[in-house]
Amino acid sequence: MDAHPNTAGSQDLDALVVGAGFGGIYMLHKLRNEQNLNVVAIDKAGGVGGTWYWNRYPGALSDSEGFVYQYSFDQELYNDNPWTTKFVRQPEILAYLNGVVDRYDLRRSIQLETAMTSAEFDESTGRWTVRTDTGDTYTCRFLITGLGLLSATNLPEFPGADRFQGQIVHTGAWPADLDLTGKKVGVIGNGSTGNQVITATAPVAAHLTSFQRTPQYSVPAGNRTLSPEEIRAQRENFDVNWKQVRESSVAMGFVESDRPTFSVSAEEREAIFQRAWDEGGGFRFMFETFCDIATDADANEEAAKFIRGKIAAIVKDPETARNLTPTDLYARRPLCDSGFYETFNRENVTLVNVKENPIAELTETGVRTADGTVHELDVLVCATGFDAVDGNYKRIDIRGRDGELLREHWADGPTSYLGMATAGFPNMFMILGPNGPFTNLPPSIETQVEWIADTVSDLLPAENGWLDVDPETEVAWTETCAEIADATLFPKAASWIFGANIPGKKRTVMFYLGGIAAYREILGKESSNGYPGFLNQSASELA
Ligand code: FAD
Ligand code: NA7
Repeated sequence: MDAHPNTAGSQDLDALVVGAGFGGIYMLHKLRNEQNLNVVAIDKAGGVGGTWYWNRYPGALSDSEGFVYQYSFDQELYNDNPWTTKFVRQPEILAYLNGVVDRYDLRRSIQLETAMTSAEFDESTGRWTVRTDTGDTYTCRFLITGLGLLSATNLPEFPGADRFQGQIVHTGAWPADLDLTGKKVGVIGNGSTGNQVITATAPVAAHLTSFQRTPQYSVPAGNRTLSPEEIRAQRENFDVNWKQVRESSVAMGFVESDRPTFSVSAEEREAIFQRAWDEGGGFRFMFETFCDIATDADANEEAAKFIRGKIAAIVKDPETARNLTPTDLYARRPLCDSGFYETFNRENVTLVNVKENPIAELTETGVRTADGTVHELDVLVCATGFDAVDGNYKRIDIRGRDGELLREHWADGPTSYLGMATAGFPNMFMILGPNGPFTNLPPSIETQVEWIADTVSDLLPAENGWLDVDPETEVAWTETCAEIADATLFPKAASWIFGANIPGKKRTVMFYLGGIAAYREILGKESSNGYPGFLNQSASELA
């Protein structure tokens, strides 16, 4: 289904786009179709779609509501979207992104099964040279990376893995033909992904064993079919809805609460949480109920207590309920589910607390835990997450000015200015790079792609001109991100949002938590003021 352009050998381009997910697809469209530039996109995957190409595991579902988990740059595209449910399943998102690629005739400019392995900037020519694992070389003035922030898989090494006779799979590299029906399945991990895969697999597996290290708070997704009236309203309210999204914080399509948790009585608080529980959605529960759940420890505890009460009411076996009940802060990316806690009432589901009883090794037939039990498995699913944000960048030799390696530039943690550019790497623009906005992502992706496209357009008249971040600006942006994050509870939770999920990875700020509205304002000022945060541009030649 995916055509390959002819690219053997080397090509000289205006821009190379790396990655063909939400970000890369729109970037290619902007630069090739709207700005008429000579552009190619490459992706190491066998198809377009990024996240939604790789994550084909059972139960994969967006946790942003569908009406805002799509592009908004073309209202006709929006009106043609066939999604009919509140949250959207992976096959539908993948089909949508393939449809977008065909609609704008992008496929002929996308080279699949092609991984960027190195990139080097030549100061004398102002051009990048990019090499791939297929032996192709691209030279380009603009290198635009949309490598994905949840894309580099984290696969822990377990002793004995090579002995195991069953199949080991990571959810983020799911084999398209894997069917778990009737199998003995083990799942390591119970984050957003583990939660989905456990809930969807238990009803079809012969037996499911959940190897859980840290219990998580989860609320119902409340996924459902939308009525024709609701779908019509989404289309009719296009302008109002997207304006609201861009003027909000987390860009999830609802108005974030400005009501403090303790401004209402205990009864009213319970009723508000209950309404959110009944309506469904993790982000709604955290941000639409009260304004201080993510910032005030006492408020946070009220939300956490409510969810703990639900776990106690749902899970029948007291020991299983104890294991499933979190006691830490409710300050990771908020989860929602389609019956996660209920799944543990099933006869064919076992929970193993691997914090108390760690995985010792894999044997030929399964997983042996420290207590000596061998949990017999046909398939071991690693829902163990991602080396988030900078993971894919560190796997490539990207050299900027003076031959500096990006992974060395980021030795103390990934940094950037505006989440899109980093000092010493001129004309390299990252979509969803480190310290970009923490939101429902398509609106932030659109914001960044449009800013990058405008910046490219501003730079074009200055022959071989380039923009490079002022190192001081980068330090200041990092400090801004850290200050905003420190005013929240998120850094106190051990999650991928701060790089705390990978052994040995430095815990550091990786997102701008100031919200999409403030972010868009900053971007607007940066370009309209002639890029004051950057060096090396010829200001008079920029628009
Ligand atoms: P990706 O879709 O990750 O695409 C990056 C692409 O770059 C990949 O195809 C990869 O193959 C390619 N690539 C990487 N390195 C190289 C290389 N060296 N050479 C060539 N190609 C390379 N976000 C939300 O806002 N809401 C949600 O509900 C939501 N649900 C999610 C559920 C799951 C299971 C996961 C994993 C993520 C979810 N996300 C969600 C985040 C999601 O990643 C983004 O919403 C969005 O899809 C990111 O698009 P992207 O184009 O930036 O990156
Ligand atoms: P997460 O949220 O990082 O979750 C990974 C899970 O895997 C989590 O439960 C981890 O436990 C567990 N894990 C990781 N390594 C191990 C080892 N070695 N042993 C046992 N358990 C382990 O990744 P997801 O894919 O679920 O979600 C990432 C984002 O993608 C999500 O926020 C959505 O935006 C989509 P831990 O909690 O670290 O104890």
